[in-house]
Amino acid sequence: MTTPTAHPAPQANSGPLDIAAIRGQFPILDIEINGKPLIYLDSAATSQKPQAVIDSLVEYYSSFNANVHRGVHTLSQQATDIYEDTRVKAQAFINARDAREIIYVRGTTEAINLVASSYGRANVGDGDDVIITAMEHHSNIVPWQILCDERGANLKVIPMNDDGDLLMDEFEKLLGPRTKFVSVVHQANSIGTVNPVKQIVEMAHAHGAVVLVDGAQSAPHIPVDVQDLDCDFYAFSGHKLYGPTGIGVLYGKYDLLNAMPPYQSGGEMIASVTFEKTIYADLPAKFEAGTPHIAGVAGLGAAIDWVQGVGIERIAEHEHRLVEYGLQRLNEIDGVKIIGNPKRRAGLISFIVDGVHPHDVGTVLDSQGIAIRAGHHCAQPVMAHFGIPATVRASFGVYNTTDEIDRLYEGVQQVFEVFG
Ligand code: C6P
Repeated sequence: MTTPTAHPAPQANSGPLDIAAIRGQFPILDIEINGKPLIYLDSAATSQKPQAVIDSLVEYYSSFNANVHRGVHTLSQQATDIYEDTRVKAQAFINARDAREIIYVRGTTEAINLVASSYGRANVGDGDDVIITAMEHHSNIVPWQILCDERGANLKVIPMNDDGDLLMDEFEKLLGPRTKFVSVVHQANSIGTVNPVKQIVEMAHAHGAVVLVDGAQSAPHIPVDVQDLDCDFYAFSGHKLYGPTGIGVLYGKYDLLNAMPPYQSGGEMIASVTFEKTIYADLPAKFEAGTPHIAGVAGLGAAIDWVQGVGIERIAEHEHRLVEYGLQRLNEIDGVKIIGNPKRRAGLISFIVDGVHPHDVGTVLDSQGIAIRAGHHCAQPVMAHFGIPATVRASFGVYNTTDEIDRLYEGVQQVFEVFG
């Protein structure tokens, strides 16, 4: 019987990373943009994909494509094995207690919508409080606004200072008997702050509130242990973790998920259906209505294997060096202002260039093959806090090098030449 190819560790899981060898596994890094070698500094938007992940998609469609949990035939069983094996990989990756606590979703956005809609509607009522932070991505603001509007609840915001650190004393003041839910970003996509989520969870739990951690940016960059954090929900997207788009994970504590009503309904999420009554399936199927993104799950499994093979601690160390080096180089340029100076930062640097709109900076950098994101990064309240419309954001992945940061430095110098 054919079995899926294992995705072995790309290199020994100890000692310094061989970045040249890692880069060799990302075919896209060989291309040129505008006649210049691509320098990809936009991994916070989406990471590039290693060959192992690309191969897993081809292999899935070439050798294993069938629907899951629906057929007795061999192919369907193989597809189901890939699907369920990946669930166990995801469980291990974030150290969940039980594989049934791993729900496949399209990505972080869908995970948060699921929780706001299902848990939120069942548990948040008139006059209750939902707390988020001042540095949320829109996908961790709007679902809670909709819920609060619908329920007559209040949306409260933990403020931050100009370094981009949360004011924890203010958080303590916001907590109270009406606090039902706290939803916080682990690592902010706009300024890179890594929030003290373990402490936030402890403080929220002391008031009986349930906590969701938006891990879209943390899962690819820093080790995550949901049991240690003790968060009730944790969400991440496969495409930022070197995996495919359209697949992500919602982790939830078993008892909470088990008590929650379904989010979507239809096939696969039922135990039995009559015209009079439907009995829902057990976890995790209750939250996975319809034919899922099976190929995406295969790719997510390959991505988790790949990341585990490299070692998330080593990825974090490498990216920490990149961030430190990037801060040092950008700080050398007169007219560049780095936005935020958080106590703990990971994965990215946001900055503005005196007198030049971030989009123009992005265009000049693009002409040199350097891909960065310019804009509000789906975090308009963060831009409002700093009184700016947008920033330039350089965000890193395991494949980036200090040489590329030197190219960014030169690219920014070029911006001054172009705009005088
Ligand atoms: N941030 C960025 O360029 P999705 O799109 O569902 O995979 O992830 C949404 C999301 C949620 N939370 C945070 C902290 C995020 O950074 C993102 C996605 C991308 O910063 C695209 S806007």
